[in-house]
Amino acid sequence: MKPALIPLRYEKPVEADVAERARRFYEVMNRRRTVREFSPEPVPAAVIEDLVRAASTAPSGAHRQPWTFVAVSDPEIKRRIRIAAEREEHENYGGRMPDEWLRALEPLGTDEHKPFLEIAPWLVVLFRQNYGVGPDGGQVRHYYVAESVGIAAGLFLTAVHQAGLVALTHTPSPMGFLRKILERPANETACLLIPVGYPASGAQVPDLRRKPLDDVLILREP
Ligand code: IYR
Repeated sequence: MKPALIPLRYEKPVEADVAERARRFYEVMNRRRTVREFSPEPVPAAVIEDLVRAASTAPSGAHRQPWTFVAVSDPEIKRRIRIAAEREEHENYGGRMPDEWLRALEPLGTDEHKPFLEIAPWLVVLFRQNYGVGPDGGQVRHYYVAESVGIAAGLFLTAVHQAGLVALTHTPSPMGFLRKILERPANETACLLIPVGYPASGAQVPDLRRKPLDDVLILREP
């Protein structure tokens, strides 16, 4: 069966503008940093809604959009998440992570304490839907779930940055407790916990450098 097609909504920029736009956007994105020191200043729910609208424009396998974002500002729930996450991280830093892993984290300065889980005004938890549930309760197959959810996460982080807010891509490990605390169904697995808000005044970040282009791009031109 042929799908119903509609015209692409697309405005072609003049060619001279394309390079300029690409450069400008790179410069914007190159100022994005992962932040671990948040201000408690509130962010309206309507802002989070638009950030998730933007994230949910991500392409996905068979357009199944296999993600659920759960956004938490309730201090009671944030507290429960912090307690559960710190319990796991206590094990991680106290012997569960091998030395090689601990050494890899040294430049980030992370430890088992996660105060940002209560300080940031929003905790956005991204769940992957391993399969969907149809209107009749039957299972719906999802495709390329990890890739689709990864792209949606990237768009979410881009939207946060573009809005003038900051985020942390936090991966408490293991994070099974999030499905329980947030009462999500059996087809969903938490994959990222993203505190979102304003940076604390005077917030600092590690002095990390990004790989030079030569290390990440191979051009094969004629
Ligand atoms: N989950 C731990 C450890 C950790 C792991 C990676 I990979 C990081 O990039 C950062 C931290 C924690 O959150 O501290």
